[in-house]
Amino acid sequence: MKLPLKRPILVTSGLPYANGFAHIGHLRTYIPADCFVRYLRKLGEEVVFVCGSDVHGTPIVVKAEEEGISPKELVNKYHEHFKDIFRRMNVEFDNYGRTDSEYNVRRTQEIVSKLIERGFVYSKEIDLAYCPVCNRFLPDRYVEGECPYCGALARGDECDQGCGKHLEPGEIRNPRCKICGSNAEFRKQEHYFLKLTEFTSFLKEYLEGLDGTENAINYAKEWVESGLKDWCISRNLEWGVKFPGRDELVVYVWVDAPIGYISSTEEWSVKNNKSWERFWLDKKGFIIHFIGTDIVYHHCILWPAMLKGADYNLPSAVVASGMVKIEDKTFSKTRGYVVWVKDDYLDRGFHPDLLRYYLLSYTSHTKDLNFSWRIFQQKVNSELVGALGNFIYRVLLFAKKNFKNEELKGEISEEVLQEIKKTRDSIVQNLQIFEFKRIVDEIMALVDFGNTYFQKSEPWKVIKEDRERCRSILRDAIQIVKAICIFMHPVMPEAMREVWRQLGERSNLNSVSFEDAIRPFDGRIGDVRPIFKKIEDEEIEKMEDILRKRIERAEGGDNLITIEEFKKMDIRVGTIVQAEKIEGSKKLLKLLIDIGEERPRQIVAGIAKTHKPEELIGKQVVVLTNLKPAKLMGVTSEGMILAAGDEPVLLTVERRVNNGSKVS
Ligand code: B3M
Ligand code: ZN
Repeated sequence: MKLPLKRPILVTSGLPYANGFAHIGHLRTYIPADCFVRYLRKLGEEVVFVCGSDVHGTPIVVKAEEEGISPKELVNKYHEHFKDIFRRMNVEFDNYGRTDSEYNVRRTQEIVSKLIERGFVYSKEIDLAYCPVCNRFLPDRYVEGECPYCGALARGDECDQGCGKHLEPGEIRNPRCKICGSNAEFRKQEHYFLKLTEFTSFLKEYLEGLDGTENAINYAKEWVESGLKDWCISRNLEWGVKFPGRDELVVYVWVDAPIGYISSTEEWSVKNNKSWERFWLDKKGFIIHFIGTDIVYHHCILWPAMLKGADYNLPSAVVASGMVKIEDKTFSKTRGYVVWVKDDYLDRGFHPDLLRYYLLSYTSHTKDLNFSWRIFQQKVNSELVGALGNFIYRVLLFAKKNFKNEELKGEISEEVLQEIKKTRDSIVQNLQIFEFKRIVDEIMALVDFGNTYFQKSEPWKVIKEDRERCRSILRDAIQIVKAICIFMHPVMPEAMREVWRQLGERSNLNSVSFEDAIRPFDGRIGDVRPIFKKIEDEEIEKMEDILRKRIERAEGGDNLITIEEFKKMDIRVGTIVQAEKIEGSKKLLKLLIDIGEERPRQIVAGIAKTHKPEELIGKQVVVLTNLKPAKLMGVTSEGMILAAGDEPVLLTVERRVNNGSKVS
């Protein structure tokens, strides 16, 4: 994109699913988007930044069932969590909405109705995965099976382990019910389709003009070239935006989710008495979507087709970030390769700016980023403490100790001015191509220039011979500090606000523009103190240990026990001498078992559904005898009989042994 743009700019970030906690992978999109908005504002552009929680879709419903709560309760919990995370990470949206808001429900139904009226939607009967045991259709994440394209294990609507393709309902092979594991069958049901195929020529032309990152645009072009398919845009779920005219159906989540961008803008406009239409109806609006590479298809194909069909403004740029690796392994919550923003980072006292710096400076926006605690420590200690922080501290301290504020005012040398302008221009160039790492590298190059300038000028010597010369050295050095502060503010807002405070500049840094970087220093140096603190080895070792334990647990590593631990369990054979039902319970039986002690042991067992009391008398079973006694339905149980499988099948011995015989 070409700057200056001088058009109304709307920036969005992908709406996080409100079904889990924020992890570092999420921030890979949000931090660059926030940083980008801050730079645009420093360049005098008019920008609105919106996002919101994506609260529909089967991932939400499946997770709610797992947690035994309603989808509404689930999304409320995580909606608040994400708002808190964005606040603490200084990701400052102008509006953070949610896709079950009345703004989004209304806007979604308006757009879908429009697409239907304009003939872009048709209905037909399709074969849908159905579970004969659960007696229900299995949309999206309720079904798993093989991907028809690459054979990998796939979940309902995407082949996330293999080729990454979107899967239409009914496409998955050998479907199995995700709830009960049974093999699913296919049954017919009427659903609605968006005629995506009718947008092929429009999309080919649209993608030619789309700005953003190559990984998004090229990916989308390939998909259009390989041939589009109409998309099923309805689902039989309770939870979602009701499909217009068919209350027993809801709109597919990837229809109402991107419409969340529009509704969040509308919500912002209502709260601030502004116009949302300037962005979404007026073609002058410049819309930029920041997303992850895994949702390029939805943002570059489905979404523009919907907007075109409903006569809305189209996205001008799609910026797709690479994925995140943890300690060089593919990010995976199930395998433990995850770092949680709240528990592992913020609540451990790490400053948000340090992680912002890491995520922006580690690699090109479109490349995969590896998060490693050791590298995090190195970057903080060498780049932030050792270079940036050290330069700022020594300049401000020397100036404060040796000069009055008014002595530090006045013109800056041409050499320093040129260096600052060069940095400013390179930031603008790299902003246009969404290269945040290069932006940070340029600013750090200015830090190196400043450090060399200060070291080479040796003001601590010059001050003894030529105070005037020393004054001009310090004036230049302070101007470099001021420029670095303004340029680095979008990357590390809090740390640079602290530098601005120490410079004693009166204006609010948020409203300071790039041009101020070459305006001579006009501050009053305040109390000077180090900006960054070194991260000690033990802090990082603790975090590495937490991650290692998480991975071990995920790999089953931590349920390994020693032989000593096994020997602690006292397992014996016993004979059931009495068995009876427990009042008020369909599941439990009260047993008396002779394990060779002076009196039989009373044990409660959950086998009433599969075993008749009278059939159990005389049966030898295996008993864990040193389990802490527990009360079940008011009956004390002094141990546990062992059984296998879900049925359950009781463990016994291959031939009768003495009661009390030890199992080892
Ligand atoms: N909720 C999250 C994801 O797949 C999904 C994004 C919606 S953006 C409209 O990254
Ligand atoms: Zn089932």
